[in-house]
Amino acid sequence: MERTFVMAKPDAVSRGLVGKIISTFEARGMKLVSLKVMTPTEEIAADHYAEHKGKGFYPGLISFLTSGPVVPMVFEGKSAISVGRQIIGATRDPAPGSLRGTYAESIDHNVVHGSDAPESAKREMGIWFPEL
Ligand code: IDP
Repeated sequence: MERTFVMAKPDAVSRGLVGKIISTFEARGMKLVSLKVMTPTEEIAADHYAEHKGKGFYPGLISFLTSGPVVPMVFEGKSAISVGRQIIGATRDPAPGSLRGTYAESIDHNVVHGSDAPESAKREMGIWFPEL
């Protein structure tokens, strides 16, 4: 069993897509381990997206993530990280039927985040769920 970090971004919360995200993961055999609702601080957003600091889209990325409530989650399952990325869809040209392929309005308003590797899953769970 593996754990992955998943987050419904502010557009998912405002558009009422949180339930759809959770039920899609559950339908693929993923078990919800942790969940909360919070509006990210600049600090937590900067920590989460540290690898993108300095890029042209970074200021917009941080202001988007801090614009309203998000729902950070941890899911557990077999190959949870790669299955999660498949469920969510790629950053660019997400597959039809994936969450981003179905719901993303653009590359920067793309509804959901999911860890892309074991190290990032561990790092992101530490940022959003320091109490775990
Ligand atoms: P990921 O969310 O699919 O893991 P990352 O490369 O980690 O993709 O980028 C983080 C987020 O930054 C993406 O989900 C997307 O919203 C945004 N992003 C990435 N590249 C661009 C870009 O070239 N223009 C605008 N936004 C971008």
